[in-house]
Amino acid sequence: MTTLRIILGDQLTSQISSLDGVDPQGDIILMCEVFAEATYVKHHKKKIAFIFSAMRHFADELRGIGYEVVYYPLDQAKPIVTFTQAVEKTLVAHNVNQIIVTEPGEHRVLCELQSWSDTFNLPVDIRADTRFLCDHAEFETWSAERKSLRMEYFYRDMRKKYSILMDGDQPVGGQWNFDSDNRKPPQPSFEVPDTYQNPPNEITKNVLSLVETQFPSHMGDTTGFHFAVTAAQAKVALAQFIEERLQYFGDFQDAMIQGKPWMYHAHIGLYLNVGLLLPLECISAAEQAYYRKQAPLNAVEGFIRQILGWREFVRGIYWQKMPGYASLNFFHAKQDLPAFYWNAETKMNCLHQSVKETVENAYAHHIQRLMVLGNFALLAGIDPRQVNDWFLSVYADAFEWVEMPNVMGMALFADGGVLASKPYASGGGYIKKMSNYCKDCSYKVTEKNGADACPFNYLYWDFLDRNRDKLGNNHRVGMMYKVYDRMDDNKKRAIHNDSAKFLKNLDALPSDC
Ligand code: DLZ
Ligand code: SF4
Repeated sequence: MTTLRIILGDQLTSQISSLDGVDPQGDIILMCEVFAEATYVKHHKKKIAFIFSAMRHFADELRGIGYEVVYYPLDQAKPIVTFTQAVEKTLVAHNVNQIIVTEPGEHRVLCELQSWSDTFNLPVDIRADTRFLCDHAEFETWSAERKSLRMEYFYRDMRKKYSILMDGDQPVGGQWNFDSDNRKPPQPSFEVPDTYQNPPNEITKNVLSLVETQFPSHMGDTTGFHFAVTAAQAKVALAQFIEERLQYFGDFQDAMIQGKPWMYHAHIGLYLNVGLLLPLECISAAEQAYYRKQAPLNAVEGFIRQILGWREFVRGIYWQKMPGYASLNFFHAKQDLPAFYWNAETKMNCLHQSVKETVENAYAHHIQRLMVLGNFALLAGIDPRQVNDWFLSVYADAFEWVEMPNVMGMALFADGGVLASKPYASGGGYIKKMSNYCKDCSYKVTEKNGADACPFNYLYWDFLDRNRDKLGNNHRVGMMYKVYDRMDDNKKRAIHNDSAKFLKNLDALPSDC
């Protein structure tokens, strides 16, 4: 009699709870390259390659320490389509008496796992994912005590719980949050150190060619693939960030420079989200850098807040609000996602650059995602479902538990304010301040209306006017309505006409994409 332990593609750590109590002699570990997981949204080629290569390396590591691993690589002639099929195939060959798996990061997959005890008539132990620093029950208790859920207070409790950057019961530096120091505009002359580069080995090369032949219509290509694919390599990538970029991370975390996609960010989200790195090791690496005086407090606190605060908070929201969260659409936004989100063909330079870098790298940094790509989708009234699917498929670090709250809550305000207190809407002025994109743009950021005007400028006001019934009573937006109401009728008409014309000409996704 045998226990079957299943490890999903984003659970690649020996600390995973499904391995707790494993018997190396008797148990079987199952991993599978599942066709539908790569295609139900068309994941970027580099993302699929990253996950498959990291899975293959992890399977080898487990075998190296004596475990029996059943690994199904993607069979091009006869692919395994679902996790359930992978289990079915394993059960035929092995006399299994129970299944153990760690809860997945997506509600859809959880439903699939929950159906197994009936399907296979076996006990199925779905264990908590103990990689996270706040479990479901703790988040429920925390949120039950509050009228509105705000990350800042959650974050403070997590700082205290794990005693991170604490001086007794007070925050180090006398302040919990140094975000106001973290908005410096870019200086294009910056020499930004390169991101971590890991040349593909034979295992990765095989995966790269598999992905190119098997998923030809997916975004991007595998050229220049450089991601870490083992925990040891991911640790080097983390150390390199701490050494070379963390000191500037805070000051310039919102800055965007044309041709410099990586800036001073960490680029470790993808490793953290598949288990190659663990949250506390990243947090403690940054905290130690502060105590060694290698990086200033605003940088270290900002980095730690992303992992200890924001990451855990959005996960809590995701599981608390699913499955209903996926279909929220506060503004009733219906516009189709424009084709330029896939091919970068737009005269709006900020969007062109952000999509181009996304296609090349399966990465864009948080302000490109939030204030360029997300802001445009918000102002243009793009259907949240389509925006979600796009973000989930194109970024190597995107898994639904983290992607959906960021897109639905933060970027689109489609949840009506569960996550954020106001929409992150802005005109072209913000992008001009925080980037050098505008100087190479066909549009003029200083013009508010007319054929040459930056579309963000009139779309911003049109968005507010269109959604007055939803936002009019939001005191954080109230000031902007006062500004709009003081505009004369000609100006308001020009805003409306420019927006209508622009939105009418936004082409939808071609049907073959
Ligand atoms: C995202 C993804 C992809 C592209 N491929 C696989 C796969 O082939 N096998 C697998 O076990 N997991 C894969 N994943 C990750 C799963 O989709 C992931 O477990 C869920 O999205 C839950 O986070
Ligand atoms: Fe973007 Fe407007 Fe600047 Fe062009 S002018 S880059 S569209 S913000």
